[in-house]
Amino acid sequence: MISERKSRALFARAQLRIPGAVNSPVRAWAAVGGAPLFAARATGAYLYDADGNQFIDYVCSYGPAIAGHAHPAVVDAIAAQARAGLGFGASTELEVELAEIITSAIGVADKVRLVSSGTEAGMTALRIARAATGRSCIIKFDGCYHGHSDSLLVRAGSGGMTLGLPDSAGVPAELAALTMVATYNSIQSVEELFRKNPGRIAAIIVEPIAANMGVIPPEPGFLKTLESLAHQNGALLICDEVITGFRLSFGAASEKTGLAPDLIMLGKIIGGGLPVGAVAGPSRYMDLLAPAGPVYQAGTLSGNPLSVRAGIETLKLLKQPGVYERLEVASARLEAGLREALLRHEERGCVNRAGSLLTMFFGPSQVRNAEDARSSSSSRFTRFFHAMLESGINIPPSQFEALFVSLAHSDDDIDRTIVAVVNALGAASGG
Ligand code: KE4
Repeated sequence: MISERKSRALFARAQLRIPGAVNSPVRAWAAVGGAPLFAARATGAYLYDADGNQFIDYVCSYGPAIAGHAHPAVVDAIAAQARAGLGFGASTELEVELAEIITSAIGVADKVRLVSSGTEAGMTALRIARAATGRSCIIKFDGCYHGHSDSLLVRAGSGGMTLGLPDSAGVPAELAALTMVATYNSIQSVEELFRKNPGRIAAIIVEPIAANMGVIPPEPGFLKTLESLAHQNGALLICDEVITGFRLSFGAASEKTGLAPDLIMLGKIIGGGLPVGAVAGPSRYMDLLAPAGPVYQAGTLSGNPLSVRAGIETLKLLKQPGVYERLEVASARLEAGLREALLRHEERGCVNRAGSLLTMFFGPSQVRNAEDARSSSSSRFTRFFHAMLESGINIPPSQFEALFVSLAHSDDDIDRTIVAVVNALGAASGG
């Protein structure tokens, strides 16, 4: 039994001064129960909690730690930048450098606007699309998560799905009505919305690989048909690459599939673990943003030098030869281990993977959309989660999140994880 005394005490203390004791709902472990661990430090593939327990970490800060936690090159760069100043309320050469790196890596991106979170990226992308088309409605997919801005908290994935709050309180019905919900991997559901709402839809917003209802890859042709449908109906296609941007390759996952989105959201990896978000796209849309155009958007800490410096350093690491091949080999080994463990325990379930993003679903033999994901057994996932923790493996505390593999996960880490999965499946099945 791992010691959790300090985490429990911190959780109780936090309850007094922080809503739900957390600053982001998924960290409260509401879906899996128990005393959520409080992190103390992390390095490479390992996270250490307040009680000193060491875990092989597959949360990886939900994506940014692709080079491993506290990579020395990133930490040194942040430290050096901090000594030069934490922020100025003025632009810096660093922002230009990061914009040049991103636009050279993403074909459709002439320009980039940096913000401080994926949520801000989503808000900004929607506002550009509504301004560009003069239309108010958007199409999103059940189970996809694009941050917590009002228009996007409709049938939202991630924490919304985990807590059973996909449609948040406090979002005016009049506003929520402008957000139409389709089914991931169902072109027919999108066609129907366009048919019923001619001339009203400004954009389709989609995760090119869904990772907030667990990992669900797009089926062949799905994304390309979305792009055609959007353009045939005078709407934009927004690809939310807050997770997938620079995760599967050095650039946008959507472009890897031959897509040419009208706007791309980015975040997480491009900030190297510090607060960041971005919208990128062609000048005809990006120049709508103030002060170039009439779409107002702003941020005190947008492009802040620490996040930008950490992002530049992380992208330098990812640009090195063989990086994505290494991630692919490690992730494929983990996927094979998970699949083998399911078979060995004759456990009903499946494993979805896209690059270094994986989810093991308990129950369904395939998961193609949110409904399939919701049919998973939360009780078996909960037992599995806690058994993995006991074995020193930290995975996201929700069936509706992704495991993130980093460059720091060694062969031995992967092997130890697979052994833990085999043991944990025994616990999950109540065996
Ligand atoms: P933030 O506002 O949390 O920086 O980004 C929102 C966001 C937008 N788009 C996608 C595809 C995302 O996955 C996210 C945020 N990801 C979740 C994890 N699945 C954040 C974890 C949390 O809410 O604490």
